[in-house]
Amino acid sequence: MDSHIPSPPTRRLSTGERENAIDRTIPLFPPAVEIDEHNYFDNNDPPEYLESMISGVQEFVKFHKYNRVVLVTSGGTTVPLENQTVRFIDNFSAGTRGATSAEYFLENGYAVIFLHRQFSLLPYSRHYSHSTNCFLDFMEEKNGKVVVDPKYQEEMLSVLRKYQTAKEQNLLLLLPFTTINQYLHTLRALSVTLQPLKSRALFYLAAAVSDFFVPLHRIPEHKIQSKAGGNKLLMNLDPVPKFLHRLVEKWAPGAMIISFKLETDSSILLSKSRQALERYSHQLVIGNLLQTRKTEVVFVEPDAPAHWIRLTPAQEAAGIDIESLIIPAIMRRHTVWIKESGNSA
Ligand code: 9Z3
Repeated sequence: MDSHIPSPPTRRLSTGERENAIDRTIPLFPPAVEIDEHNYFDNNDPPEYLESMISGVQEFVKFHKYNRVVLVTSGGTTVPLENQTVRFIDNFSAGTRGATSAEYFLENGYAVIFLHRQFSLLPYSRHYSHSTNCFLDFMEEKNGKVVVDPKYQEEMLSVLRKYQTAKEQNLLLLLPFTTINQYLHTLRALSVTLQPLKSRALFYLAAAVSDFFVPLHRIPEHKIQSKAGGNKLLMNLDPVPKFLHRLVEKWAPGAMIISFKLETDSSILLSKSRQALERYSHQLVIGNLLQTRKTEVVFVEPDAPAHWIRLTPAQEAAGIDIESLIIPAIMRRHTVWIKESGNSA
């Protein structure tokens, strides 16, 4: 008997599927206009704590009314799939860029509002909280008391002093968010609250903001159930409105605004950064690649060639933060911005 073994069905290569996963012929999602703002904020409720949070911010702004104040956003936003949330979409950001940058702003005389993903890295405590050591490894027991291990004393004392100065001088306001909706409501309310600072307000938008979300009217109340036999979970996500243009034009006119552009493909980083600058008409886009974000970034600004900031191998080996180069470069631009806006300070 002739045995015929059928050849296995040809599998589609996953690379081909990957290429087709995003239809790049679809034109760019346009920046949000007034009606998009109403649609979003009227249909996606603000967090309950927002009012009390903003009254704290008003106090902070009053206290620093003649100072430079930077709003640093940091960490990733989540996209809940259920209202009583068991599952959510997240992203990789731990908040290193934001927390490190906040420290350099503080050291250079800025008051910092730190809008961060709850439990992500915080300025100063970041040196110990998420390290590969457990924080208890920085301690030891001496005569029945807990003390810092002598090998960490010097560095910890220096970090502690900076942290205490920031606290004593009321220079650091920590505001948490978790979801994309909390982030957007807080960002809008904060921007308006910072308006009295005019050009002394600086926005440094380093948070990794989700591009897609499930709107409130489509979100199931309870945990999504799997059924016997195994059902697929098909997700239907809406694009998150691109509010940066609203922020520049309406929420924070007069402030200097810096956004970050994250890519993984080096061949499109510059063009995407330039495109963001042109679409939103703000002052600076800082482009970075996921793979090299800790050692190089590119400044893209109007009427100027792209400007790379890179750590040298020696700086890298010495553990220098790239933010220690980024922040002074930003401060110089902020000084010009304030002068050109006719504001003193
Ligand atoms: C950034 O590009 C930040 O530098 C990182 C920092 C998220 C890469 P880590 O927390 O990472 O230090 O590990 N942030 C902006 C990301 C973003 O969502 N940008 C939007 C985009 O790329 C524009 S607002 O489209």
